[in-house]
Amino acid sequence: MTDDISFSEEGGLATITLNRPKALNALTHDMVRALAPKLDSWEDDDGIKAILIRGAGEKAFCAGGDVRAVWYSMMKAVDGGGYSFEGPSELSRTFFMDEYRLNHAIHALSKPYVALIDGVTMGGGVGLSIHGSHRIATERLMFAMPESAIGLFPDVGGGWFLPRLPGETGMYLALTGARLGAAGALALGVATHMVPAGRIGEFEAALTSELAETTNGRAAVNDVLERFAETPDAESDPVVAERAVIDRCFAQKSVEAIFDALDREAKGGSAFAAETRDVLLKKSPTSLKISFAQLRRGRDMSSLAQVLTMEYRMTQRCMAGGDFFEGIRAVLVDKDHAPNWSPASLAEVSNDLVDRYFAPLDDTEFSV
Ligand code: QUE
Repeated sequence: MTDDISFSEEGGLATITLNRPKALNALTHDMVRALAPKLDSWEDDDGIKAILIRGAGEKAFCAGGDVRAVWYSMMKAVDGGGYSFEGPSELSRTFFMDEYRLNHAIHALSKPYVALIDGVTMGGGVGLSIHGSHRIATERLMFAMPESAIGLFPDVGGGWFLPRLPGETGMYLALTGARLGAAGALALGVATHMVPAGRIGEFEAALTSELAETTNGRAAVNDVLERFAETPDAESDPVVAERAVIDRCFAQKSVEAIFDALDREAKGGSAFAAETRDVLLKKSPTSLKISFAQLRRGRDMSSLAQVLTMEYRMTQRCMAGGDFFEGIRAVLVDKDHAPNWSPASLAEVSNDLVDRYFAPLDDTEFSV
């Protein structure tokens, strides 16, 4: 077993602590494998009335999946420095499968699942929170789906929850990797409540004592939240202030058309549109196009399992070569933040290339 995640049970509340604070609690395969069976047993245990998940330290809930470990598992160090791609690995096949199964298990829980999204909450950390019943933001929340910066796409069910956010805000978050604070997260429904970081300890204690005295876990959680939840000023978030521009630009039929729409709005005087276009220009062109297709396809799907099947196929195509290697190298290994994307332009990312990310796999498909 691993020390990177710990579990406790007290008075009807089961608590999960992600315990890799130096790595912003990034989710390893071992953590996924330790957590999944706990959820199964708590779901069947009448003594457990609610589940709470939090991150150790003050910086992060969870910065994502441990994609750095996945990257190293597929690379070989080269004499004289650098790395060469060796091919998909056991970890590149099983990590995403087990992580997505966990995301689905959270979605399927009948009991309240309370995620304290206090600090950095990105990618895999979003997967550990968004599928549960309660997401409690603090003023330290930094929420993002930043995968277009690493040659990936907004996975862990991004194809499910992003197209279901208001207007085109999900497409905006997916392509740009834009960050949300507590106000923006609440306005979009990414967070369900806001509790100040300074009152989280008190909140957990109140939850433990209320749950010890009730059979109705959901009512107890909602009762305690009514006492602790506060309302931030929603207008302070750009995603709220710029909603009309976001909806006009990101409703387009293609990534190229989104760029054209942003250019038009920029020429019309929108500084936000100009900044957004400049942000998108730095992202992997392949990531932009496969993420666009993922959200449009996911919008019309009827279950999270169907979406995760699509996303698992996409991960395995990303692991077969391409921008994921360069993205992880540039952001998490060499940290030069200067990726050399290939193809380097949207025009070179053909519809045929995009479609290949969605084709059924020859080997094991995702299953819940
Ligand atoms: C995009 C991502 C991730 C990211 C940065 C991106 C991601 C992830 C991490 C991360 C951050 C800090 C760590 C760590 C990993 O960063 O998924 O181990 O200490 O896990 O731009 O998708």
